[in-house]
Amino acid sequence: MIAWFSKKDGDGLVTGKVPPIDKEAPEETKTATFSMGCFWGPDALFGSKNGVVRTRVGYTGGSKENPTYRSLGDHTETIQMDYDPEKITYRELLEIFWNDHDPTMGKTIQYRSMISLHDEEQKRYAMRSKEHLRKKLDKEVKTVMVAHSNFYPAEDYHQKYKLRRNSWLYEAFRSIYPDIHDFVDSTAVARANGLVDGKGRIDTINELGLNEEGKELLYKIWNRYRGGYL
Ligand code: MHO
Repeated sequence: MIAWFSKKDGDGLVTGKVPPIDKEAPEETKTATFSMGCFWGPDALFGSKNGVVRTRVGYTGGSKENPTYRSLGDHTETIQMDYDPEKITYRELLEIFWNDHDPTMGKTIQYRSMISLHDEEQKRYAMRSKEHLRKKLDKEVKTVMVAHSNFYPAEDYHQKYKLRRNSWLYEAFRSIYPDIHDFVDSTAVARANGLVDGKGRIDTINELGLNEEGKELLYKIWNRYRGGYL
């Protein structure tokens, strides 16, 4: 049998070492939780930002226990991240949140605009920025503010969804992180998930544990968003 398809474990695209960016993950982080429509895009967007250490998508805001994508109950699709407050502030995260969706639109509970607040400081900044936006737009801002409660991680196939759509790169990162939890928690994976969606700084490509071939592939994908060809 011809074995042309057999190389699917992706290890031909990686250096075989822990990605440099993952060695720099700070011990102390803060957590921010936003809902802003389908969570695939925000996972890539926030994951591309310098200072965001880990991202995960899930369901929160409702009362149903153990919701799933197919049985969501009264929960909302949500992106949660751990961030390094010395590199990116909650105010900056809020700005990204407001700019990346339309919070004046009425949506179903699954896709509603919501901020889950982790502490008083977040509450202050979130309320203030919402009021600021309402004045600027002169329109009702429908974003709901709730105290952070149970966050149920979404099914594996929703985590780093954009990266999964490129099976070579996905397999490459799984060869570094065979354990799905390590994969989801990796900063390198979060950045790669951003770059495949055209987001983030391309020079980070050197910190992700990819070899020359892997970098070239990821660069080409990123560059398509700038009018390049694959
Ligand atoms: N419209 C998207 C929503 C997926 S998102 C995880 C789709 O079904 O392709 O809600």
